[in-house]
Amino acid sequence: MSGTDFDVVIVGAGFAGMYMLHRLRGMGFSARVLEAGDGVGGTWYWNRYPGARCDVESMQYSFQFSDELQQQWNWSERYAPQPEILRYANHVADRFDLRRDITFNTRVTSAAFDEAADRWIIETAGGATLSARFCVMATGCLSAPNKPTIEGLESFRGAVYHTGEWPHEGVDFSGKRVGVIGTGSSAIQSIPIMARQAAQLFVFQRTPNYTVPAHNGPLDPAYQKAVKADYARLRARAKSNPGGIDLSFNDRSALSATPEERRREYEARWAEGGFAFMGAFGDLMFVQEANDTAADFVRGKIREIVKDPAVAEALSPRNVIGCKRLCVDTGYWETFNRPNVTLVDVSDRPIEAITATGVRANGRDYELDAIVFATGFDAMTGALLRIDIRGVHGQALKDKWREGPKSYLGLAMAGFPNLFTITGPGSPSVLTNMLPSIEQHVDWIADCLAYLRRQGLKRVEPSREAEEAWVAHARDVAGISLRATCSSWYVGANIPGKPRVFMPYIGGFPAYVQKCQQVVANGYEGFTVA
Ligand code: N01
Repeated sequence: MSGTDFDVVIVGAGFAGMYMLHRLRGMGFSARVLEAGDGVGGTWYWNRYPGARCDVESMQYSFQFSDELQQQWNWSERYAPQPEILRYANHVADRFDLRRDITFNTRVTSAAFDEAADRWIIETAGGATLSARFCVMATGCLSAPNKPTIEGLESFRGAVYHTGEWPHEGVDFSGKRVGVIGTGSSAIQSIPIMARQAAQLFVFQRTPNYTVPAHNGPLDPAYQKAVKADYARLRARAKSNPGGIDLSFNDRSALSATPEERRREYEARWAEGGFAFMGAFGDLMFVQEANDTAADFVRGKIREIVKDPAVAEALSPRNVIGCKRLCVDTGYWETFNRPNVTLVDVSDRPIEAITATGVRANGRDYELDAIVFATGFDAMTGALLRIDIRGVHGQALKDKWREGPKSYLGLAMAGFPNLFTITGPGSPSVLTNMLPSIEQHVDWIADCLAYLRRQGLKRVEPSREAEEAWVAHARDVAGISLRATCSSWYVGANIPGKPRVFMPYIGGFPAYVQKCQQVVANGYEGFTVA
């Protein structure tokens, strides 16, 4: 790393950090990216578990800031597997010559605002100190692994893994007895693959989850060509949808349809695969009885696919479908028909202990060679709060956020001048296709820094009033959706002691973008600049 003083320090070299670096460099700012891993890719660098792939289709889960890039890169499957997305991230880094401004193997431990100098002082685990006028946290929404404390874990003599920190060399489960804890997206993707390898697989399920088939397969070259020929229009259409994804939405109410019409619609969407399922009717996320019709349909599918009725019943979720993030799978329900797979229902009684030889649950000892924690992440706030971030008067972010995250637009916080978060809490982020949301934030931040430079200004910070108003608005909007009604990581329910606040902005990508544009058009409304 040459030099320690920069215009901007960016934390994280995932898609957000890489594109931020590219933009800033193009504008003549000096910038340095600090990355904990030894390579780029963020989420796709860490999550190397078997079966990891994106649940947004490849032709949409990609950058659009460079037309040459989107025209020249070819995806091989409808849903890209993790190794291919990581190759793409590396391609982006090489293509735009990003590595020379990224320092790898460097975990940021603290960032403190020096009020006298209007600069951020950033410290790393390796003992380096950097300073920058601006600091951009590109730390990801799902990047701080959640490792539940279960009594006896340290006594286990077998191997322990977390899906979000998977060994780079891979893991061979052949002939092994494996226990998986969790049934979220990571588990649902990896269980079918681990089941094919392991001698025995025990799935410890606390809450059954909904998943719909991906129907993944090779990407038809003719389809890829057609999308590329029409990319501008398709990307724009995607961005006009609440999730920033081009999916077919049916506005009709599920309750206005006859049972036969509903069945036809759900069957068609089940056959299509992926998130389009939740677009079957316009009121699925707003009206409980409408949601029940979709949930009943999926429970019917589970009963059809899973041969043992008791297992099918135990696998059947009872909560609102789409309340937790819907999973997209390849052969998940079918996996429970395998003789080497056992579902262990721990919904009534939590896992009692981990012993030297396995997991104790429901009064029984399950002998295991390996335990896989598919237990998710301290989402949205975890990666930020694991860094000691201090703003004016030495205020710690963890104190400011004691009752839940407060941010203006998920972009910046009152009391923390010149600090930006990419896809922070209070922005649509995880409820959208992440790539366009990242690009929108990066472009907004880059434009803001260009504005400050043009005006000869050194400091930007949201006002407390603007922040409070946005937090209140985000909370009010969350209340109209069924999504805020269940114990999900969206509300921090998966982390003991975490305040229950619906963290992403649910008002939709178009409304959010409009608000960000309006803030700029009104001279950075809600911000104090100096
Ligand atoms: O994590 P999760 P994830 N004892 O939090 C269980 C994205 N993603 O890594 O529901 C027993 O969803 C927990 O149980 P419960 C996507 O946005 C995307 O799977 O809290 N069980 C739950 O079943 C996703 O939503 C992709 O009762 C315990 C599971 O662990 C997000 O990342 C792929 C437990 C955690 O599920 C997170 O997904 C993967 C305990 N003590 C991830 N603690 C794609 O693009 C937790 N659990 C496809």
